[in-house]
Amino acid sequence: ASSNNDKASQGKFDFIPTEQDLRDAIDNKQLILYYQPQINMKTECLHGAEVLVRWLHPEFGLIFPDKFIALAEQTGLIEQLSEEVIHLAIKQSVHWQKLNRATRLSINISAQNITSLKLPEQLRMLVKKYEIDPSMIVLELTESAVMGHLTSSLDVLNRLRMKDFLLSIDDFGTGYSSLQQLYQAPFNELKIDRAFTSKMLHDEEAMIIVKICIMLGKMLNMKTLAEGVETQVIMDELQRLECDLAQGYFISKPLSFNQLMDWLPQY
Ligand code: G
Ligand code: G
Ligand code: MN
Repeated sequence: ASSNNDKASQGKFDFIPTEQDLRDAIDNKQLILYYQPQINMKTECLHGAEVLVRWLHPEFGLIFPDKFIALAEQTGLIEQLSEEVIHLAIKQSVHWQKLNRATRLSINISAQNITSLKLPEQLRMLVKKYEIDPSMIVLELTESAVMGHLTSSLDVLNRLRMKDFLLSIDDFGTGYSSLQQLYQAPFNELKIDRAFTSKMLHDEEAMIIVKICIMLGKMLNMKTLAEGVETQVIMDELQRLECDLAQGYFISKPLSFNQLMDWLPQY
């Protein structure tokens, strides 16, 4: 990910974490969750929120995922990291349910998380333990994470669907999935990459890709979610094109838990 408003608040030090730093951060509960709201285009009501992990470092402050997700993936720590993120998200979800503010949460999942049956098993145990509805959890997988090894991931994806978790395909349009692969994979939602959404009003190619994504979503019975919606005019155009859901700075930037609580009443 590139620009982000609150990145300015990052320390002036260029902190480059090591594997051990990240391991300690997970063990010492330094990972926290931010939430970016997603709204329904028709009703303009809150639909859910994407969970975005941050590392609250005691010395360096708030550290963004572009500084540590790749490290986690290279070192295998992604398994523990995802486990922690999922656990935090589910606990949060219980809390909201109690406040009568049940909100669907979308969680980012890496390619390695779906190479074994650990993830479906962990999720099954957590929803049982905390008594939450699995259809309140959406797992976001990038196109390249899934389609590279579709035969091996299909088993995991199908199990997740059978347990009623929802699946979303992230950054759609940037990878190389074939129509046949897309047809076989049991996704509920297709997220149109912000590279297309942001340019669609000035760039014919981007506009055509957005239209194709919306049409594909309809034909394959998936909801379409446009990411990176930054302006009212883009929002209006996506509404006209009958895109189902939207996420982006125009609606809200990613928020801390307290910020989200303050933001919620307007929706
Ligand atoms: O807003 P932000 O800078 O947080 O997000 C940057 C990218 O980091 C997102 O596009 C997302 O793909 C990735 N990311 C954020 N949180 C997680 C997470 O919990 N797990 C994984 N695997 N990726 C994440
Ligand atoms: O798809 P991914 O998981 O990469 O998306 C999350 C990332 O997109 C995060 O880094 C988030 O801060 C960023 N983001 C969210 N909304 C917008 C937006 O409207 N514009 C831009 N440029 N980035 C956004
Ligand atoms: Mn995502």
